[in-house]
Amino acid sequence: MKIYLNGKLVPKEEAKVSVLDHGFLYGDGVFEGVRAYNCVVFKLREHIRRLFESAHSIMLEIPMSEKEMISAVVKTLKANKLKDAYIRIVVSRGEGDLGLDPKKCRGNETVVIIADKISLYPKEIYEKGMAIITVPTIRNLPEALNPQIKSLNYLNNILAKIEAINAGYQEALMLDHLGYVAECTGDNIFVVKREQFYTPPQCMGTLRGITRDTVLEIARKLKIPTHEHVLTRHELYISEECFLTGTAAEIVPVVEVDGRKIGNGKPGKLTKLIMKEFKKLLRKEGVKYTV
Ligand code: PXG
Repeated sequence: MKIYLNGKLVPKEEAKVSVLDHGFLYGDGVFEGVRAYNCVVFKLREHIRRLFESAHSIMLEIPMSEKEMISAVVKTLKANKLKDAYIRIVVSRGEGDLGLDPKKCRGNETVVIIADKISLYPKEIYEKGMAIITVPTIRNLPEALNPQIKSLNYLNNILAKIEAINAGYQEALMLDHLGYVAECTGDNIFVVKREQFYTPPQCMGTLRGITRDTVLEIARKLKIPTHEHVLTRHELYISEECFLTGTAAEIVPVVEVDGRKIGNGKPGKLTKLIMKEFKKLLRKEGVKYTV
């Protein structure tokens, strides 16, 4: 396995970063998770754009252009001869001293690209659906650490994941500070009511997911009305269908929320339709390469 590290492709064993890297010391950095399907990196340009936006927001200068980052991703996939992959791009503030001041790291930014395979959940989850539970930890306040920034500081989500797992569930439903539905630990959430789609707006403590945007696009093409609207837990409980969207998890039907059965307790009709249409798009929209 070859890892991209600061401009070079090196064997995994040699892909090492400093213990004084502020990504390690403070979670100071940004990342993206991307997938490639049959030699097409799905929505790579959109992921790279979001990476640069996250970096801009935390005043982290990525030492290359968006175009160069796209080439680096493709180079990593080719070096590993991967047609299908999960790609993790990480840019950290780099090596500095033991203080917080990121200025001390200037010019030392670390760029890492890892291309590997993952499947997040067993196949059965996609066929039978998942049960989720609301957890006590709320999503970060946008005024504190905006969830739009895909930062290396994922403790907020990890704490929620721990709470869900401790309760015997695989995924956590996170609320915002007002008690409205925000998102899950690595996925956005949708509900279906009267053949219409509802998902929380991006300003309410949710990441503007690229899979979320893709589902909204597909729905509009299929003439399914979509609403980016605040949602309460009650609206989830009485929904006809529910599903999660994310690059790693893709589209996961949800059949139970906080012990309440959703619809008839099976993946819904429109959820299955969106899963099918999403699959069709994957090999079409993105950056193509050869191995
Ligand atoms: N919300 C959050 C908080 C995320 O981290 C999404 C939504 C979905 O966004 P995209 O653009 O991928 O549709 C994410 C995705 C995982 C994992 O293991 C997920 C993410 C990052 C790292 C790991 O599920 N981000």
